Amino acid sequence: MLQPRMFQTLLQHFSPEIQRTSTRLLFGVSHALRHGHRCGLHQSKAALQNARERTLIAVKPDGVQRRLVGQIIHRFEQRGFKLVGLKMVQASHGILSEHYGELRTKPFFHSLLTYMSSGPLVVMVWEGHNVVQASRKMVGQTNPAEAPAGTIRGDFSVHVSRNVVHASDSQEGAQKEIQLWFQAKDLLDWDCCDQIYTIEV
Ligand code: DAT
Ligand code: MG
Repeated sequence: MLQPRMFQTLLQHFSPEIQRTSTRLLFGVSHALRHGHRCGLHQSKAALQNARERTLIAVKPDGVQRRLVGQIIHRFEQRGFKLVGLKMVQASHGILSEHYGELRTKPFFHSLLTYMSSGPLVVMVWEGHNVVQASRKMVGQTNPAEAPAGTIRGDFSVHVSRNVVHASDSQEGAQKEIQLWFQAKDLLDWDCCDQIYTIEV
């Protein structure tokens, strides 16, 4: 086991930035150990439940074709959410009809399905405090013309039929969509070790 003193001695050989980062890391780990929790396990039950809210985000075929996957993932990571599931799929009309079932009677339904099945989607489950509402705000209005700059649709799209990304619109909707696109075994429960610094414990 590497002792703290040896670790500090070793660090002197690295750049100041690496020294600062490593010292912060060392402090964080020892703080977690001293306070007897594994990434915030002593949080109240309600806080923990809120922190485990999940939503379905999908980069649509236009977003994948335009190589926007990385930038979209970056925004959710940057905000402080945790990725718990991710896959690339070529979606069938069957799953898309179920996903967009509420829009079945809309005149654009058929073209929506054709477009959504025209190329790969990157489907993800993100977890975190208030993630459903927060991600709707990050994504912006359905029609990119109304989506403010700073939102994903406001920054990357111009037309309602090519609005780059999907986000569940309610907690109930998110649960249904997650079950539609993912098997429970493909969603990972993992401890994100900055959790005690992103929500109140
Ligand atoms: P959102 O994706 O913001 O939840 P929605 O659920 O009302 O919006 O619609 C699903 C998708 O259908 C939307 O992202 C793009 C497409 N769509 C909605 N309204 C449309 C319209 N008037 N013309 C063409 N496509 C439309
Ligand atoms: Mg919707």
